[in-house]
Amino acid sequence: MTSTADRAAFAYIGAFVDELARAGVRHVCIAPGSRSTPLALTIARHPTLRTWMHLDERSAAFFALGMARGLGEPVALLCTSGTAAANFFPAVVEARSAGVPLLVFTADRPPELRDAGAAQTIDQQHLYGVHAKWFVEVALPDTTPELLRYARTLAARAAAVAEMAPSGPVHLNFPFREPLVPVPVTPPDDASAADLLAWRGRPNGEPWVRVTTAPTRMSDGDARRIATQLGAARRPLIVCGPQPDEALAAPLAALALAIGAPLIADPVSQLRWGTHDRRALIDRYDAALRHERTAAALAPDFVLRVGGVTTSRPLMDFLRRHSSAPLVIVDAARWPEPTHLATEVVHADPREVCAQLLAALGVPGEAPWSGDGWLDEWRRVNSLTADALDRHTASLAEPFEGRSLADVVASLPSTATLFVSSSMPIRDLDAFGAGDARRIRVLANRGANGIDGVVSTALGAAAAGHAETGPLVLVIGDIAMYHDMNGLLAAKRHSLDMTVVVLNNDGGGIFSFLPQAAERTHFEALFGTPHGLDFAPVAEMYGARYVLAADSGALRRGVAAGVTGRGLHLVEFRTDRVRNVALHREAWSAVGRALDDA
Ligand SMILES: Cc1ncc(C[n+]2csc(CCOP(=O)(O)OP(=O)(O)O)c2C)c(N)n1
Ligand SMILES: [Mg+2]
Repeated sequence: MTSTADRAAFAYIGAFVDELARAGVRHVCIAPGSRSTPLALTIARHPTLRTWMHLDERSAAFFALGMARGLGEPVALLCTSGTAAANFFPAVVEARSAGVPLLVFTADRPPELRDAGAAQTIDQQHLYGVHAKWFVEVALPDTTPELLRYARTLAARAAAVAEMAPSGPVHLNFPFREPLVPVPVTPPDDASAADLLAWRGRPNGEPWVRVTTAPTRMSDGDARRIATQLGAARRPLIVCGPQPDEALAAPLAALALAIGAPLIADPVSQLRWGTHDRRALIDRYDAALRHERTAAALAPDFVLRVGGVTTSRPLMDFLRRHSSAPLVIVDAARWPEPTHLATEVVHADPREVCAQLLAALGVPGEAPWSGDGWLDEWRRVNSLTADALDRHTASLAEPFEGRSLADVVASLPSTATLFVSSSMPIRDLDAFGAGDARRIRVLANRGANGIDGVVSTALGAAAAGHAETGPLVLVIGDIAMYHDMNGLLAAKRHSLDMTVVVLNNDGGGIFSFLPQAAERTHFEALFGTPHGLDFAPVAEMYGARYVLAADSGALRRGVAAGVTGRGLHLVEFRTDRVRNVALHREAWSAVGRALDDA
């Protein structure tokens, strides 16, 4: 005996899932549960959707986030009702803050079982609050042609909303009545041709509704006006913060060269590494701008900023200090400007903006910089800083976190993905990671800067990887590692390849750089938080190969072995939090001396 409810669930959820695939969704991360059965079974039975099972919703959500980030396309996520859905929260927050398209599906009790003591039932309406771009309380399953058309449209619309700038998470809450195991059902014999279309979808795999979007552009007048300002600037500076588009590097580099602007490349800008024209590229600003005279001398008279807020504190201080220069921010939809110093915000696609500005400047293809010395001055400072930093770190006998990032970068092959955790790993990559022409993609959870879910996000990106993105290496602190050890299971379950470098300073190293470090009595208990964990048994538990790297050479060998091998590799590198601060200060002093001498 089958009831109307289970038949309805099959046709209705079948239409929804069918349309999800037609909208281009390819991957669904699922955590187990009963209430989500109609969706879970229909997705698992679908011929093209790939199911990624996870046992823990928090890790599942971060894994989906990493996949969506890696692929630049919406990835779906499904769980049962109750606290399961609440465990998606941190990843939803990161997706919203960082602009990553996610389709979050939560199963729920039907209305009559809510607020009435039914098991595993919580209020899931707008569960993620302002962090979901769009929330829909989905209609209960039904097989009327109207509801089937609704289910098809909803899938297409949800995928489009998640992807549309600014990309982000969409939350669909699905109420289901029992029985939950769907049973195949066919259209009624008297169904009209139009009704049959609602049951079966449009012919040839066409989506029910195609959603068309286009990159936003400036008006020609605005492009001319800004190009005139850029062309007139004698000391223009372009700063690129974290952003995911690898194809932005070439046009932005061309724009920088066309106007003779130094191009400051954040480690997550997809500009620091790559085969684009690198002549305007500046990658050692973090150390250089700590030097007072240099920061004063390199005053820009016009700043164009693209991408998110940059990682480097000295760079942000430098931009604040020279705030009399006009500051133009380019971002398709966001407002990445916490200094409130911007003189103009251009809401347009950055690649389009580059093309428009280049066209308005009337620059022919290969234009060298004008040579009034401004860009050359930056290049000279950059190379002096690089030499001083590299010489200084190479001379160190003891383990140094700053150098470890340089070692990891040096050990990567010509194509690779580097995932870096907040907070010291990304800062050290910024300061010590020298750019070059290798195709190294850098990813990080920099939307909300959480140290949670980093392992899972990186594994999701590894799962989304392919020959063009190369092997994935994650660099993570010990506390961030502890936060998401659960996430390691996905590597085993899904046979993923990843090398994890754990920089183990037995606590939160970042805090030793902050004013809190002066608080002698409570610092270790409240901020340093040593835990004494050894990561070797963690590697054993999750089937990873493990090495404890004692020095720079061993670290390089460990990473090199990881990126050429299969499966999960864990390389632990131990450092001392107190020495770490002193070693960073010594490195800045070495740079200062080199810049003083020059
Ligand atoms: C979820 C979350 N909790 C707390 C913080 C605050 N926080 C920032 S860095 C940090 C310590 C990180 O320690 P570790 O991962 O070992 O990196 P290290 O600073 O030692 O390099 C903490 C607790 C955060 N960013 N995110
Ligand atoms: Mg630490």
